[in-house]
Amino acid sequence: MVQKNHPDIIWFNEHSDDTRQSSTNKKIEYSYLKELAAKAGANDCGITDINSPELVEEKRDILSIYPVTRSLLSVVTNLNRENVRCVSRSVSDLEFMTGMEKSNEVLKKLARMLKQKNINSVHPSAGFPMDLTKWPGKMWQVSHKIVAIAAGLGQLGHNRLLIHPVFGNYIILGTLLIDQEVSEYDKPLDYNPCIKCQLCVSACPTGAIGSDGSFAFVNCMTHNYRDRLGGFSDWMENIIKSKSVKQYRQKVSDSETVSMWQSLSYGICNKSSYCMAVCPAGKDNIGQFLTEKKTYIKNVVKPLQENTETIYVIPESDAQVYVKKKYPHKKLKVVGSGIRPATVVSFIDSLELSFQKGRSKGLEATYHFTFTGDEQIKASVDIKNMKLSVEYGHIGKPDISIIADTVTWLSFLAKEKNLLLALIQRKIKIKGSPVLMKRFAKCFPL
Ligand code: B12
Repeated sequence: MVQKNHPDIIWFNEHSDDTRQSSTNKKIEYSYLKELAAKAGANDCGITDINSPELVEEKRDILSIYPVTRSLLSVVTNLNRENVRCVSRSVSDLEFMTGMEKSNEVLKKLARMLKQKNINSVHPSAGFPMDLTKWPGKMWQVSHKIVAIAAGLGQLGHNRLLIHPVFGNYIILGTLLIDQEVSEYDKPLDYNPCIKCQLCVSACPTGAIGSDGSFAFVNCMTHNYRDRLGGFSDWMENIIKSKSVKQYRQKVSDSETVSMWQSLSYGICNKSSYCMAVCPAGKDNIGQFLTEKKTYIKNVVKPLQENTETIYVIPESDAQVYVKKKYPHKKLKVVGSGIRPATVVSFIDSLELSFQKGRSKGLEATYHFTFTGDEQIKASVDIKNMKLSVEYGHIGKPDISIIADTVTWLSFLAKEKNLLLALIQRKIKIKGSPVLMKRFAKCFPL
């Protein structure tokens, strides 16, 4: 029972038209918000509306963490391009760590400044922490790149990074979700600063960025994130699987052990970022590339390509084939991705992320899945011309049908259950050629 004579309730009733109360019906002045962002330390910013057409697919997730969001402020924090380009990972990592910290600080400061004007806001992280209960699904609350596009700050380049018209891709993005409307909104940039030079394709050590615009997510993540998320899970399992110190050392080198320590104690350590490092787009950067291409390749691209680092790949992946062929001087290490779908939905959603198009060469088949038990879901997977299409429901005529009990299927994916035993126990049933099943497994190694 609320106490009517509580001192704060008495105070509220006496000051109910006071400025402290919510003023959600007022609009924030556009130029005021932009000036405030600059004062807080933003290098650039853009403003968009929760109902912007570019945010249609993001809106639900945004409102799930802040239901009163009406407008979004997208904030750019510059990175020192030369640090990002440095062949030393520690120099490049320092730039990302401090850039992320600065982005979070700017947004925190802005939220505090707005609060003084009775405007409420939420600032999700630039990167980490993420909502790891959703692992290995979508763990981030707001896609900063999508918001930045809507707010007119740039467009996605071939390397999948947001390219700002002036700073290029050397930026960290942050978003402030605001509970009030703004008097005016920015519009998406009417051209793409990406010049399609494809240097990102040739510098990516795992071949994750395809010249056709494809992106092999799991190949990028397995290498780049070796010291976090799935890479950490794989490291833990290596410890558990080792029967002696000698066996552990055979799986994990001393340098890898201390690298994990560094990542855990000091923050994010990336193994690559080369797709960002070589990008010449944006008015601040383009001159260097256009005036002296040869020098640019020699000073910016070659040192990264020639670096004799270790590249982490999952077994039998396109990345394994790519590194052997394109970078024979780099050390190749076959590891686990640490990604294990926890639900059938995350298994289906993960297919596009783990697809190895090179491994699918020559395969033309439609797979129908029927999951029974805990999750009753139907899905169709079509592989043709090295392209994948995944849809819920049964679509088209299947070349093979797989009917599987949910728990058994997930245990099979986690390599805890043997497929043959599951077939004998009829927990998994296959109608069609087992060869197609084998080919399927090859296209999605984890
Ligand atoms: C997930 C993520 C990743 C993933 C996936 C990358 C990706 N292309 O989406 C991985 C681990 C591979 C990654 C790597 C890197 N990232 Co990152 N990442 C994010 C994150 C959290 C969300 C990205 C996003 O919105 N994707 C959705 C759409 C826009 O991306 P997309 O490319 O069109 O499509 C892919 C995704 O949809 C993805 N996807 C779809 N469903 C799911 C489900 C899961 C579980 C996952 C993980 C991915 C995923 O697969 C698609 C195809 O690959 C953001 C931070 C944030 N909260 O926004 C930072 C962010 C995009 N990353 C950033 C950076 C800097 C990097 C790296 C350079 C890291 C580094 N320092 O080495 C590399 C670059 C790799 C690349 N070329 O994309 C910056 C980009 C800045 C900019 N200029 O654009 C961001 C915005 C962080 C920030 N605050 O600034 N990243």
